[in-house]
Amino acid sequence: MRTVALSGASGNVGRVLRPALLAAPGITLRSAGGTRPLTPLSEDEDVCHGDLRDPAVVDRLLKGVEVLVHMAGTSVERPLAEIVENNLRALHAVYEGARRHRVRRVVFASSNHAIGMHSTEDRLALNCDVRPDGFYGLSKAWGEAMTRMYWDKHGIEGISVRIGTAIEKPTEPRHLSTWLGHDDLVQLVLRCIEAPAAGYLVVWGVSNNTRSWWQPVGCERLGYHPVQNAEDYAAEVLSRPDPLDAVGRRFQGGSFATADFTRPDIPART
Ligand code: 15L
Repeated sequence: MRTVALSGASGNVGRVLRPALLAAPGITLRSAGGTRPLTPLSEDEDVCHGDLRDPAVVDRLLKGVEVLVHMAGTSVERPLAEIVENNLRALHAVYEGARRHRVRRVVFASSNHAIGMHSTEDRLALNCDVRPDGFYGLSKAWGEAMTRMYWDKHGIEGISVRIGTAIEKPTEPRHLSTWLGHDDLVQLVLRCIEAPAAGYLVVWGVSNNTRSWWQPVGCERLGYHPVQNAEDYAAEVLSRPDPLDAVGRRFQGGSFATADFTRPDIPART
């Protein structure tokens, strides 16, 4: 059995992963919520909570842990000060804890918003330029770099998963390119946990979407083979109005790119 810690267990992605990891053979799960206590889903689940900037909270989370699936943090665009606390300082505290507790691997929830200012006409490889679409995306670029640094300097394996849109089913045209279905999400995270050796990797957290902007997904070598495809929902999605404005349709980050966008020289795509 390997002990896996899941931070952000009460968030949108954590809520999907938690029961799946608990049910997975060979895994003992410790789940961490934010400020509110979690009720264990079964007697096999260890739970904890608290502010991850506090080393004592991190120690409680990481003692005896082999793999940390780090899903905690602010997951939307917010003022810089909040992002710095939750996504930069907390990640640093978690990584220092990973050193103290000799955690073998961290699966880091990065985001497509680290590259969200690429055009929707671009098709991206994993070595594309980092082009954050806001402070949230910027924090994910920093987190990817931190994940790399702790592998390079301290030998903590790291997988930065650039998660697309992890929801039950696509609801708007952008999702036809960005969707990560729940079955694929679970498969991907399990492969990230179980892979015999990872070193440092960046991968796209995306399903096998016909209209994907991100191929190959980069984790085929981990054994991840996405089976869901947003195209199955295309007719339904395209029958409804697109909620994005012209700027949001122009950039891969969608509404995150629109937020506080002030360039008059870039014509919007209608
Ligand atoms: C993310 O990184 C966000 O956490 C999520 O709320 C979605 O906006 C998603 O990206 C997306 O791009 O659809």
